[in-house]
Amino acid sequence: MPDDNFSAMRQSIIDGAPDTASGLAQQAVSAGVAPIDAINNGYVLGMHDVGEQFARGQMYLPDMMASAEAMRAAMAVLDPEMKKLGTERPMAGVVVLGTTKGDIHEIGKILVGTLLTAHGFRVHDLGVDVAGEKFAAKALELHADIVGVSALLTTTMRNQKGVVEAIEKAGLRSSVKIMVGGAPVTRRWAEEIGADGYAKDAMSAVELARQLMEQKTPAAVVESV
Ligand code: B12
Repeated sequence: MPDDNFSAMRQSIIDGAPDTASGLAQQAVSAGVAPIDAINNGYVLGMHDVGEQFARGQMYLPDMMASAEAMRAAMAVLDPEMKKLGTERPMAGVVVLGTTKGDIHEIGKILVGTLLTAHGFRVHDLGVDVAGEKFAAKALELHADIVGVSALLTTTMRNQKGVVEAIEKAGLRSSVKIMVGGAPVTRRWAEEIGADGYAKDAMSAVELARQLMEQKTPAAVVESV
């Protein structure tokens, strides 16, 4: 796909233009472009631009919401294409996924869930603003192998620790691996809160989840980059 198509995707997010974003995604699918390339080389770059402009006070909350809407429109086209791949693979493991309490950012978490599904994991997405106890209850119910916790705010990152504690309290710590992610999250933070691994993006999250499945014994923090 020509670079200017990726640029147009990026721009559609900055402009908060859902119709353009979804039209470009459809074109990409028809042209045989890998959905993950459209996401990483186009739309996600737009999201980063939006975040930077918001931080500089050049964009406001309604603009950021419009950009999120455009991102969702693109994902609505690309998501099913990526998930199709997963149905042809053996089940790789059960993952319970969610965004921490107090945090409503979901785009990155959805992307992680989609790619895990595309690579054969069975993913149960609890949504956003999820308390630790809810993660633990669902992990128990589904006999989950992995719990994945997203946080996009420095203020809600600490709630990832609450999830680790809830899993411990439920007596699941030896059977469930915990992975954390989100823009402000680091490997060091994962270590500090006693999580098993950290990944910086959705593709690395798949690699990390595979590594955690191989371990399935208490181990040091794994980082997939
Ligand atoms: C879109 C957006 C919103 C949307 C969210 C819509 C939605 N439905 O998700 C809306 C408008 C609602 C929003 C609201 C707010 N936002 Co906001 N938002 C963003 C923005 C621009 C993009 C986030 C995004 O979708 N990125 C694209 C995805 C693909 O990337 P990602 O989320 O990082 O996910 C990837 C990785 O992190 C990783 N990953 C993510 N989760 C997980 C989980 C696991 C287990 C693993 C392994 C990996 C992993 O893989 C993902 C895919 O590659 C960011 C800026 C930024 N650059 O992050 C600000 C940003 C996160 N928001 C910010 C702020 C301040 C807010 C508000 C407080 C604003 C306000 N004044 O009200 C509110 C908070 C609301 C709340 N309580 O949660 C700040 C946070 C600052 C901070 N350090 O805490 C940021 C950084 C903007 C900024 N530069 O100031 N926001």
